[in-house]
Amino acid sequence: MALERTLSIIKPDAVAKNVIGEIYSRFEKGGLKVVASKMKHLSRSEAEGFYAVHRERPFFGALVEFMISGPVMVQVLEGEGAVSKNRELMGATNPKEAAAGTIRADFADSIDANAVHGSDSLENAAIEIAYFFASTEVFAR
Ligand code: RTP
Ligand code: MG
Repeated sequence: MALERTLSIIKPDAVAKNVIGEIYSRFEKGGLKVVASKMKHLSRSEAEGFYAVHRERPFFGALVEFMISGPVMVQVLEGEGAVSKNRELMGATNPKEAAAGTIRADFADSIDANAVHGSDSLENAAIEIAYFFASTEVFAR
């Protein structure tokens, strides 16, 4: 598998629960390195732009409201097969369906407040990383 980078967000619910460190530990134990990181409170237009692919979906309004409800941690993760590895560590979108031991099974409350975001393809990872980070803010480690 190739060395990849993916965009991860710890969503407002998990930041409020004070589990940033526990989630970073899952990434590190899973073989992913944090190569960029920042805390941000997204503006409405930033959240709408980030989730623009879901604009027409019925849950779009609720998703944006949730994502701007408090600060988030945004990070770039690097590792072998990082995109799929991160999705594996995250678990299913709906925490009720997430496998035991995944981040969403352990820290998410609902399909809306589901603790983390992870890019769903290598192509989207590149777009999402560029959405939040200048190339000078991502570090080779
Ligand atoms: P994410 O983009 O946040 O990593 O989540 P995901 O790939 O697992 O799920 P996605 O289909 O991209 O949906 C984005 C977020 O929208 C909310 N959602 N609600 N009520 C619903 O049916 C529904 N479906 C999706 C979730 O919070 C999901 O994380
Ligand atoms: Mg998604």
